[in-house]
Amino acid sequence: MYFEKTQGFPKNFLWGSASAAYQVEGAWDVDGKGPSNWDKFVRIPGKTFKATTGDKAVDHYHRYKEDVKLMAEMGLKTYRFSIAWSRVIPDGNGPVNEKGLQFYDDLVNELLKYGIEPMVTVYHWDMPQALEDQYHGFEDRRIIDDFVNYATVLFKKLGDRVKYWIIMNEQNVFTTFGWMNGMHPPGKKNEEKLFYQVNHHANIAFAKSVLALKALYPDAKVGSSFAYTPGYAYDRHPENAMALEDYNDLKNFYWMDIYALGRYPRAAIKYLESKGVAPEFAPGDKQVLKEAAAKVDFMGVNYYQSCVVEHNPIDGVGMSMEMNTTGKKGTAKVSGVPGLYKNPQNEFLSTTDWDWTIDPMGIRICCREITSRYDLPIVISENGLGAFDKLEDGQIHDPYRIEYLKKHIEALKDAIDDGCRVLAYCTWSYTDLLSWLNGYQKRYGFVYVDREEDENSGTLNRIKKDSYFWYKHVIETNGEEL
Ligand code: BGP
Repeated sequence: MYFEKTQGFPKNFLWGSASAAYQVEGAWDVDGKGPSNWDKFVRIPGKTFKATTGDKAVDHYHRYKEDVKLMAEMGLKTYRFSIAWSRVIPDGNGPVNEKGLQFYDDLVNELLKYGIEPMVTVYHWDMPQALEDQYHGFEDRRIIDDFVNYATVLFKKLGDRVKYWIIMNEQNVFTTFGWMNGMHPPGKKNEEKLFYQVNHHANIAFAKSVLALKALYPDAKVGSSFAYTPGYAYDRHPENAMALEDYNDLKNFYWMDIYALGRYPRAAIKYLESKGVAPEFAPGDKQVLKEAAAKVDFMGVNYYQSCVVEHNPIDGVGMSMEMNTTGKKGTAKVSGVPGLYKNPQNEFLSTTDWDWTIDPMGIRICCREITSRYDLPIVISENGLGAFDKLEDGQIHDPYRIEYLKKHIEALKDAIDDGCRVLAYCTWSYTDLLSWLNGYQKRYGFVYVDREEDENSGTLNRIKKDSYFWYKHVIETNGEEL
C-alpha cells in the first residue's frame, strides 16, 4: 500500500532488545545450575566455531546490573531475555534451585527499577541434560508435564511483575537443527517422523503453558517467537507458485497456524500422512491446541531474512547439512526438499558475511501475512545484523548495523500504516554475545564486549558502539528520526 502520510509508531511502542540465557549468562555451573543439552553439545569436537562455549559467555550472570544500567541510559523500553531451565530446576523435574530462580527475580526487579518492561522467554533452546538422559527431552510425551511444571514455577514467581511471556523461541529452528540437519543438540539427522512428533510435543507443551499462565494471570500477554522467513516465488511459472504454497504450509504456517489457530495446515498434514511421518495425537490434544490458540495475544516474529522458492524436482537437491559459520561470504549451499521446493539465492538482494539475505521489505511482508491470516498483534522479538566489528581507539563504528536497522524500522513503520498492530520491536542483540555456532566473532550488539573465541581472552568490558547512540535517539523520537 501507499500512504500520503505516515502515522508513525504508537505512543506506548516498546523499543527493545533481546538476548538468550545460554548466549549471555555464562556461570554455567554456578550457584547450583545443572548442565544443559548445550553445555554438553558444545564439548563435542567440531560442533561449534573454534570449539566456543557459553561457559563464560559475556558473564551477564555477574554483570547484569551494569548491563541493565546501560539499557536504562539508552532509554530502552523493553528487554527480552530467556530463563535457563537447568538454573531454575537443575534436574529438569526435581526440586527448584532457589538461588537460580532468585537471579531472574533480581533481574526483573532491576529492570523495573528503571521502568524497563521485562519480556521473558521460557524456552530458548537450553534443555536440562537430565531430561535428555531420562527420556530424550522433546522426543517423549513426558516432556509436556515437566515443561508446564517448569513454566508454572516461573509464572508463579515472576507473573506479578512480568506481563509479556514468550513460551518457545524458534521452535522451527531448534527442531530442524536438532532432528533434521544435526547442527544443534541432540544432533540427529533426517529423523523426519521424530521431527514432527517432537514438534507436536512442543506444541502441546506450549498450549498447556499458555493455559497455565492464563489461569494464574488472565491479563498476561502471551505468544511464541517464530523464525519467520517469508518466501518469494522464483518467477511466474505456476510450478514455482505451487512450490511457494508448499513452502509456506510446511515451513511457516505449520507453526504459526498452531500458535494462532490451534491446528496444522490441512495440505501439510495430508502430505505428511502420505509419507507416514505425520504426528500422532493423544486424546485431548486437539482441544488443548484450540483452547490455547484462542488465548494467544500476539505472534512473536524473529525476522532476519527472506528467501526465494523454486520448484525442486523429485531427484533435486536435498537439505543442506552445513552452513556458513565462518563469515566467509559465498560459502552457503542451496537447500531444498526433493519434489517440493528449493531456495536459491535472490539476485536482487545483498547478503551478510554469513550469507544471510538482507531484505527490509520482508519484515513488512511478515506483518502483513500475520495480520491477514491471523489478525493478531505482532511482537518483533528479534531482528539484527551479525557482523565483524572492529575496535579502533576504544570505539566501534558500525554504520552497516545502523543502516540495516534503520531500513527495517522504516519497513515496520510502513507495516503499521498498513494497519498491522505491532506492539514491540526487539533488536538482536543488546550486548554482543555468543552466536550458537559462529562463536564470538559474529557480533550483533549495541554494546561491544571485549572477548573473542578463546575463553581466556579479553576483559569482558562493555563499550558502546555508534549504533548504541543511534538507537537511543530513535527511542527518544519514537522512531520519527532514523
Ligand atoms: C536466532 C536465535 C538467536 C540468535 C539469532 C542469530 O535464530 O533465536 O538465539 O542466535 O538467531 O543467529 P546466529 O547467532 O546464528 O547468527
